[in-house]
Amino acid sequence: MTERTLILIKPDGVARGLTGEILRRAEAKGYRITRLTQVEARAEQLAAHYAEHEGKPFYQPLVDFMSSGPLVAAVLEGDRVIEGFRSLAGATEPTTAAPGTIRGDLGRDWGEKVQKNLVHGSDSPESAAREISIWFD
Ligand code: RTP
Ligand code: MG
Repeated sequence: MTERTLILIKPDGVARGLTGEILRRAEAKGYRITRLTQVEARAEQLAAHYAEHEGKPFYQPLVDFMSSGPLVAAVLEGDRVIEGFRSLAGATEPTTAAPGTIRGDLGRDWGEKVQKNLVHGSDSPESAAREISIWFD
């Protein structure tokens, strides 16, 4: 079934010049980019985006990291794109994410509190709809 998902290229990905490489992988798998923008996240956007993690020990470092530089937001479309992009992204922890994935091939630990893991992808149709409305009008 055709779906939409919200992806973010986090500030580490943008700062390292990996925007093109990450979008290339999504397009090469066959997904269509239907919205694309670079933004400096506003505090309210991050609070809404990460509401499920509020109160967790990594919440504040995560919000600080996501505010540390520009990020790229995109909407991808395709059959089962929500699962498909999370599969391309790989596991949360970049040091051990499987080779072949964005996080596994391009990410690692940098001795910091937060997992700088390059990308975000929505995890359900409900999250996708909610997150698209946070980052796009
Ligand atoms: P995402 O939401 O960004 O696609 O990543 P995810 O589902 O794989 O990870 P999630 O559990 O939703 O966590 C959101 C983001 O918080 C950071 N994190 N750091 N213990 C830690 O240092 C830790 N745990 C999570 C990561 O940036 C993760 O992507
Ligand atoms: Mg998540």
